[in-house]
Amino acid sequence: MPQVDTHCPYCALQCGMSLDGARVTPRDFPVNAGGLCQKGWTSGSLLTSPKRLTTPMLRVNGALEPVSWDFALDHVARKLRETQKSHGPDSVAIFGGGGLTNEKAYLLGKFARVALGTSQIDYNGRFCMSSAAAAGIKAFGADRGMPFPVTDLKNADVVLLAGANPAETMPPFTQHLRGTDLIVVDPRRTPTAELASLHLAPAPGTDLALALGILHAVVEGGHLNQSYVDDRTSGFAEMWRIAASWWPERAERVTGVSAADMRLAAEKLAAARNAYILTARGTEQHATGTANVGAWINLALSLGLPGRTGSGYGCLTGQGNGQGGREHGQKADQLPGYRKLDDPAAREHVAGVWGVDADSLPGPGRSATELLEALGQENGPKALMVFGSNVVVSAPRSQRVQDRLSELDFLVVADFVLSETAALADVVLPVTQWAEEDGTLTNLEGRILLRRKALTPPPGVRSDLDVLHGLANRLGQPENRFPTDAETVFEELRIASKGGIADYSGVSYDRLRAGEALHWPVPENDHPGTPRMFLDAFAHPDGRARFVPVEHTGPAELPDDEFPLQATTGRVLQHYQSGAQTRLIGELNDVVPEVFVEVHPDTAKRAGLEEGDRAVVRSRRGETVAKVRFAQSLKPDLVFLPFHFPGEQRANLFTNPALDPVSRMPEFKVCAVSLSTVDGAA
Ligand SMILES: Nc1nc2c(c(=O)[nH]1)N[C@H]1C(S)=C(S)[C@@H](COP(=O)(O)OP(=O)(O)OC[C@H]3O[C@@H](n4cnc5c(=O)[nH]c(N)nc54)[C@H](O)[C@@H]3O)O[C@H]1N2
Ligand SMILES: Nc1nc2c(c(=O)[nH]1)N[C@H]1C(S)=C(S)[C@@H](COP(=O)(O)OP(=O)(O)OC[C@H]3O[C@@H](n4cnc5c(=O)[nH]c(N)nc54)[C@H](O)[C@@H]3O)O[C@H]1N2
Ligand code: SF4
Ligand SMILES: [Mo]
Repeated sequence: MPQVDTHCPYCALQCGMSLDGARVTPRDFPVNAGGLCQKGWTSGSLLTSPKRLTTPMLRVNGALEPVSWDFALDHVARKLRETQKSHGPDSVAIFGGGGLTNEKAYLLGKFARVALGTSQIDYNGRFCMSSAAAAGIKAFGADRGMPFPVTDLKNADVVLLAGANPAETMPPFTQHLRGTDLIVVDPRRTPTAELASLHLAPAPGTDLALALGILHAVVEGGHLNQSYVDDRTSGFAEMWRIAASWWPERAERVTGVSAADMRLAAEKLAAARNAYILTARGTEQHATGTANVGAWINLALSLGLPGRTGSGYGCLTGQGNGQGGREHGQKADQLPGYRKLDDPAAREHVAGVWGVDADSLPGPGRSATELLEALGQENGPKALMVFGSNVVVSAPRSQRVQDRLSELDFLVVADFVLSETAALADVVLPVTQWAEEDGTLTNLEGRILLRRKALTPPPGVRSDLDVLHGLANRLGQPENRFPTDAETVFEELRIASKGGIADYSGVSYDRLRAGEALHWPVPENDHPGTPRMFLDAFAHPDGRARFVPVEHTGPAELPDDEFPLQATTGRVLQHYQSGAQTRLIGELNDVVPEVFVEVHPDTAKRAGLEEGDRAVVRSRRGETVAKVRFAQSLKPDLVFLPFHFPGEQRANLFTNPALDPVSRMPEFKVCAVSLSTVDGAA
């Protein structure tokens, strides 16, 4: 095949690259402007890796044995049918992922509701995006991570990043921040914080108080954008009733950030002609994540930033299709086009597109963490199919998740590597990788991108769409209801999304092939797309954005005598997510081959630990063994671990599964721990 222009398989930046066979070269595309990170550069190597899966496997006497595709699909369909016959439609569950293309996410939701008739489907975006999504919907009436193009950031005077470390998580993104005055809010002095003129380091889980303190300083300094508040928002007074008592000195006592720095941040933001406030997982992955994001949005609204060209609020989505993955119906409560499953009009519309009776569509099911918790339990699902997530490593309370998987009657995993979750499956289905199939993704700025097929897959693998088609047919669905061709699926998705919030109906593969920059909504075939949303009105019926009254409550678990430190978790540059892919790539894995715990040298020494020692990081829920890495810049009462590693190196053995009441997002970013040597002395 000739060289093909496509996009990186990993994060939401979706850097442009070209592929010549499996050889990657960077491409000049607006989000990356010719840059790639190490993961992007090395992404071709898994395509030709001997470690990839190329044959379906079935567990026989405890071991996975190769079988034919027909045998595997017949077996899966039979088991699913038997399970549902004995235990009802909801006894089969599906777990999807934000890395799946729009077409896969769409067909997976349709497969669950139509071919299986189960309500039990959700996906890993609950661990990632749901707090920001919930807060965005509350404030603006619609959720598009960044409602403006990434390249707009270049013209900002000031950008405040809360809980984002793009220097490691989206390196080419940082070029858009060059020349802007950067404020970084992160408990750690990250490579991103190094780029900032002002680094605010709150105690983890105290963002809400910090945002209230800065907002208070804005108002106190006379910088409230009163005309914007009057003309474009509602709810200020109710919000201010709480924020009025969060003067910076009070917020300082909770956050550890000085009142002077809060006032400085307020002054910088207020003085800027153009400014942005951006959030990511650091502020979102909390049991108060929705409220935390709400507080940052309140600050943005008080300054009059959202819905104005050159300014705004945005959330940096995470996975390759973090945005599209939450729009097309793989969520427990959702139908395509970002429609609600319990909305009668939405059900009618989508059922019409699917050619089924609206009454036959199940209602909303369990959210991700609750779904995993219910597996194998009374009234819980007895069979599970996983597409695009490695829950044994990445889900909260991961050992319990592993136990739950073993309590299932039947586990199917579709993957191209033997992830830790796939290794536990009864049937493993080897699927094609990104470069071996067509598909669309929606990047962090809501732009729909075409990822093209650049090489022929090895014999023995099939696409996820093929798998769903094969199973649907075996489950008695009409031949054409589950197409295998991505463009055909997209044509159906367009119609299903028509009239919804995320309206893709004017997007076509031809427009994407021609290189058009289409940001949703794109409601007509000749519509130019919507790079900047909310310029005239927000998406609430009255066109106004909402201030949300939010109060600081703090982390779900605080340190005490037994667990005197706080732990936070996140990412390093070389690894992606659960590491299922990047741990197989030598150039990446050799740099960070195992889990480490970043700790202040004084804290380590007090625990009897030296650089390079193995340490036990223990919480009320479990413990992780990690290699000590000294970090002089870290707060003495804070430790940091990446979550990219399996087995006893899993950070999610100790993290706190406390959930946000609105988004059901777990509190990955803060819990109380102790640190000790492996032999227990400390
Ligand atoms: N290299 C790499 N890049 C990735 C990924 C990957 O796995 N590896 N994954 C992709 C995905 S899915 C996602 S979601 C994004 C995530 O991208 P980011 O959100 O940038 O990454 P994280 O490391 O999860 O968290 C960011 C920062 O939050 C800080 N933090 C912890 N607690 C708090 C707090 O209470 N308040 C504040 N303000 N900050 C806090 C941490 O110290 C950390 O530096 O990255 C994407 N890109
Ligand atoms: N402690 C802690 N835990 C966290 C986080 C944290 O910051 N701290 N972050 C959370 C976040 S933001 C996220 S997004 C999750 C991510 O965690 P996971 O959901 O586990 O994500 P991945 O590791 O990317 O797993 C994706 C799996 O699907 C496979 N895969 C990739 N593409 C496809 C495809 O197209 N089809 C199929 N069938 N398979 C595919 C990959 O090979 C891999 O095995 O982790 C969450 N867990
Ligand atoms: S920043 Fe993200 S999209 Fe770009 S090369 Fe790295 S992993 Fe790929
Ligand atoms: Mo994520």
